[in-house]
Amino acid sequence: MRFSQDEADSKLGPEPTGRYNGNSWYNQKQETCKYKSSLKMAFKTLTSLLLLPALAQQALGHSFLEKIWANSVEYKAWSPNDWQSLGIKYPSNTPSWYTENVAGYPLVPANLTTRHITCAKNNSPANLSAPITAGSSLTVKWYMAGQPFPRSHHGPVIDYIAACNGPCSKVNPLDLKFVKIAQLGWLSTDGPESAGYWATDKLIDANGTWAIKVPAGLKAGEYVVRNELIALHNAATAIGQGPYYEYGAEFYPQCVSIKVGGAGTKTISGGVAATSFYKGNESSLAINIWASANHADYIVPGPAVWSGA
Ligand SMILES: [Cu+2]
Repeated sequence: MRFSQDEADSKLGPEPTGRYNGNSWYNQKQETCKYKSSLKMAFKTLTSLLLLPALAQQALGHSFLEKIWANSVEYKAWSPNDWQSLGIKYPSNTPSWYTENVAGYPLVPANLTTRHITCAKNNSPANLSAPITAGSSLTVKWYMAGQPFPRSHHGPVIDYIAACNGPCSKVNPLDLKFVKIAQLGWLSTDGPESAGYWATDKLIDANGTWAIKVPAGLKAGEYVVRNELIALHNAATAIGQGPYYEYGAEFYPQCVSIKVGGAGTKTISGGVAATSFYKGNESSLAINIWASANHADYIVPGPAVWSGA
């Protein structure tokens, strides 16, 4: 089921001015990344000559899910790149949510109150909810254009879950009330770059894979698992700015629908919509990670981890 932009936006009010306007929304985001502009310009010129803009976006992009495993079943995740460049339609047999974040481009603080933050740009629910046993792990793999995730994009990895209260295929993404079930931020000073070793480094070193434990004893039903990478390489630009600034941390949410069976009794309580997770100017999101390899005082942003996780 696809929710139209108008339908979803009517619940939120208008987008921040100038943030999401077709391709310019992405072009703006691209400036926040660490690619050398000369190389980017050369590549842009070359590819525009060749009339291959979709390929250029992929090569300069970031990441999204490639594969998903639940109860030992492997699923191919949704690729917005294949959709844009090859015209491949969204399939009925993946629990991976539909998105339009071509080239894996991120969201920035200015997008944090919009519908996009729930599960990436123009998200809408998967048709399938993957069967999974409560207490076991849902494993996802991030991979795009030859890499799991850009190495420079250090930051936390966070897992959330929300009940669909019915089939997830019919849920309005803005109605999902998420609780945080796991979080990992800075890990050690012994990193590949001067910022130290972060959860995203761990994910990259595991070839993009990340295991998300579905809470033990969770009541049978359908749920959305939201796995999010936050990149802090440019987060210092938000220092001293107000909330929802147009630059700063980069947010990469991806969602997977699951179906829990069994006789569990635990129900999710106290969840909040993804649009209220972050402001972008918290000390954990407006931070210069390059100032030191030691971030032992780092606190992962967003709500506290749920007591039932
Ligand atoms: Cu980036």
